[in-house]
Amino acid sequence: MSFTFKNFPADRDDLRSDVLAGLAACPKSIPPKYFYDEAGCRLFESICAQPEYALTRTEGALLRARLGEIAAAIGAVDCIVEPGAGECAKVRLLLPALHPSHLVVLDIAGGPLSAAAESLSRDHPGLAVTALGMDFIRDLDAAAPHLAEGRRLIYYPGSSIGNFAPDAAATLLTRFRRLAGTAGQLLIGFDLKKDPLQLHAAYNDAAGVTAAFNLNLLERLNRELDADFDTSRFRHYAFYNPTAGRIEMHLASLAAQDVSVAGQRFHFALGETLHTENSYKFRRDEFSAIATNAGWPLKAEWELDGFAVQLYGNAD
Ligand code: AVI
Repeated sequence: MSFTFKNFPADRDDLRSDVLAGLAACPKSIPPKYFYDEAGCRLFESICAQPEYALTRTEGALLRARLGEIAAAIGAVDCIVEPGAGECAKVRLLLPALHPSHLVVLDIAGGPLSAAAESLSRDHPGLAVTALGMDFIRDLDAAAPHLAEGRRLIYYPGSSIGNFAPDAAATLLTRFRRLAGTAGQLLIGFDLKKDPLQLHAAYNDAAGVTAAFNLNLLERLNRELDADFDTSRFRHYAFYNPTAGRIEMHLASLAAQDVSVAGQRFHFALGETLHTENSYKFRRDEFSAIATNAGWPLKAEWELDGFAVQLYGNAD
């Protein structure tokens, strides 16, 4: 078994400067990558198990049902790279069908990633596993020296691409292209546009797990930036914006209040929101237009119950 873990020191200064800039902006916002401290990672896993949040289960069912076909379309692969791998559960499905010699998993939450990747490596003794605790959104190029040569497949499941605005998604896909190289491929999963009430329910689960996930961001700022948010004075507020084609998550202030973060004071008016996440939903052609513009030719696609998986790369 070969397992390597490298942590690119999480920059507390990035959290501090991004949060202070986001709170000073109008409207207020914080990048969604900061949801994922250890508590946030656990809450996200729990969201994926909620009955209303079908996204993860549907993607798993699609991969299981079409794995033979997907593997045949991909062909031979030497190195799989999964940005935002989290629990490394999804890539486990691909391994027996693709037999890569090297797997590189990246995640901003280095601790949980390292534990999950080490356990995966124990289950696949012939596979070289490299785990990189890093903010790949900020500096994907830092991963390049850790990738094995040969045919690379970038795997980006879970509709994580939906958490980027269209311009930022295109930029990330262009960076994936550079990292994969001209012979590289991209296998990407994303949530499709569907009944807005179904989407609304997925981000407003009855058990309140998504609300806890959203509010945990304030608890994280209390813990790590010496902030004094009273979470009982903020409401999880998520809705589908049909014009923008996205779920928006906000934290709405239930009172006029001042909050201190890292020694600076910020005012929230009654009802003012802190915008914490966008989750874009696509039509298949809408998404392939973005990816094609980013240099990825579409090779094949699959769909199940409102979820799509597309394969990009040059035809062999
Ligand atoms: C990680 N990402 C794809 C999830 C999503 O659906 O946008 C994050 C999430 N936010 C609330 N629920 C799930």
